[in-house]
Amino acid sequence: MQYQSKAIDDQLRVKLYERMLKPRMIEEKMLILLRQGKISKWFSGIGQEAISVGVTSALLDEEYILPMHRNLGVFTTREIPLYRLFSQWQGKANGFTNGRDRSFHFGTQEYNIIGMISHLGPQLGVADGIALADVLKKQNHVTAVFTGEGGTSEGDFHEALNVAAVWNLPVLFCIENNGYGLSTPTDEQYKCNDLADKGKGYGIESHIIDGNNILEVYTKVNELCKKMRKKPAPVLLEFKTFRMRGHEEASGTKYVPQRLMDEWAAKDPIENYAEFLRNENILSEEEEVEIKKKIIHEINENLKLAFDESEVELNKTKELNDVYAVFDYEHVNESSVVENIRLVDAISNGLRQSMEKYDNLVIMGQDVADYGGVFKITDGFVDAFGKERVRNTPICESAIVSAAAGLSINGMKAVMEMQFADFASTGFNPIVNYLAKMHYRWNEKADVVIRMPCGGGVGAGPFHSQTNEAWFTKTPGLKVVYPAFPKDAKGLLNTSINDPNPVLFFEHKGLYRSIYQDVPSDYYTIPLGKASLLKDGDDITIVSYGAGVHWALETLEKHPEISADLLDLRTLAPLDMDSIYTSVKKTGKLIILQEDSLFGGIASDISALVMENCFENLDAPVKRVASIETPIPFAKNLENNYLPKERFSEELQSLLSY
Ligand SMILES: Cc1ncc(C[n+]2csc(CCOP(=O)(O)OP(=O)(O)O)c2C)c(N)n1
Repeated sequence: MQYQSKAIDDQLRVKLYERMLKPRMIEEKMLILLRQGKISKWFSGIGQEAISVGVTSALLDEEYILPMHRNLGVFTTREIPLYRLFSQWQGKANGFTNGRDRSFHFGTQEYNIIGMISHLGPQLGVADGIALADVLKKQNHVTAVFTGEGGTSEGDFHEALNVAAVWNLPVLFCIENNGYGLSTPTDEQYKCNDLADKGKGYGIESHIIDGNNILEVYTKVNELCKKMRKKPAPVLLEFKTFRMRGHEEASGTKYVPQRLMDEWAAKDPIENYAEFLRNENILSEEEEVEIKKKIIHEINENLKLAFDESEVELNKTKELNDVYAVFDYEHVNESSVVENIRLVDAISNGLRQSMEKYDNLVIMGQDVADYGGVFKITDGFVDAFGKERVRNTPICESAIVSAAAGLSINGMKAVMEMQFADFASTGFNPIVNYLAKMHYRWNEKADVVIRMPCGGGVGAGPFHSQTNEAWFTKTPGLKVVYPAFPKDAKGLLNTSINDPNPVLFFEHKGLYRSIYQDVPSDYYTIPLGKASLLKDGDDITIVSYGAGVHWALETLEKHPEISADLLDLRTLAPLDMDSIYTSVKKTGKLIILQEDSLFGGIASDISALVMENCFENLDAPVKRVASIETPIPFAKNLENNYLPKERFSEELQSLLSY
């Protein structure tokens, strides 16, 4: 192995050695503990230390790094006290997740490290968001993000590189090509010669680096970072290295030819480097012994602390409370000056006023800039707020949801317009796994609103008409808002943007231009989780939301003889069950009208909760009315048959006469 670079002074050369040695020695200790059954899973980075250490050493402490499961060297180079890492791996409170997540699945703002989620790819887009925040704040920082070569096959890799290229984001994409993704060799993972070649396709500068040569890693990354800080642009690095142990310790390496093992064992990044330092008289044997002694002492002392720490305490209330970041709702009263406007205008109005209120709020979405979005909600926003804050995105929902998470991590607020709620499916993973779980896992807010134009009755067929709120109401950690009226929409959107938690904000396309209301012109807020009682009656409770509310209103208009409470839920998570219980206790009958197909929708849970909590108050079984169990069809008569609007009146009459 060739070690050059006279540019690095001896002190740093020794430091780099120490920095590689520490994760190696920790790992060796962990392997012993694993055999003794004292720790659970272990993903070894033995043989790959030069990459974590070299990259981290080239970055400034205030720059974010997003490591993977084999990057222990990132954590140790940032000098996280070892007992905290050991506690983390043992699921104890001195770790970073209060026992809620394992291994390296955590972030820490204190050390500017944002750990992975198991799905590997999403953090590449998160790095984009972090870097975007730096650019917008005019901070000349680099963000480094890691992936294995296996992870490059995920769509997230493509999306994140493309976004970083189009937006000139200073992200250092680090691929650790270690030969195998679990048991899959590189020739079954990708077809190009080198993964660095992919950079060209995205218009990104890329390089191949010997990942086992610490001086090459450090020097090259250091040089690139200096350049990226001056002139923001992404860089793709492919570090050639090898995974010397199994994917995780239990899975072994039987499928790896011995020849490869031997070849790479000879390239060990630490042994070779130590030999070089000795030959150059930079490191004496005594110094080496001293360094090792010091590390052993540090490991043992910290291990004792972690082993002595008691098991994480279960506090049932805290478990539930920590799913969401604390939000101190601030009520802003409605002014008396009103305008009679449509739902679409009210949303646009609220969004505009929130953009004025928060200069760190960024809107992202397809065609939202000069075009104003396909529904024209952001029409004129570029003129008012500039293209930096009103950003057209490539067609890549997953990367943009992830980037929104990154913006939030780095101190910004994000509103993403999903062009149609249907397309949330291609951004589903980061919504339900990244945004939703972040606060519970490591106490970090996800200050993101995703606007979801949704709903049927518009003859748009199976991919432009769904109302897919049930995909999200099922997921703890998300808030789901679904207004039916312009005034609610504006106030609830403002609150959603104030709320530091991830909110899916459903906007019914069929209501956008058909529903008018007097809407206060000034900024105001409406609390989440409070249903609105639209009609007050005695014989039955009708619960609905979105377009269903208007169908119920029409039905009641046609039947003035029906005395019903009509509750518009407005928010589905949190759900205002108290208002439902109060009403059901008064009327004794409940019908729930939902636009989505029946099975697994929010109506089912409301029904179950009412049965469980108000059984004795009920004079009839709870009735759910919803769309039929098919995808939503295109032709008008088929769509009418699908939607529950016409069936609702019959079901209502039938329940009344029960
Ligand atoms: C989306 C997803 N699919 C599959 C897996 C299971 N899995 C975990 S790690 C891994 C291999 C990853 O290979 P690579 O990215 O090369 O990283 P390495 O483990 O080699 O460092 C697989 C298949 C996963 N975690 N996430």
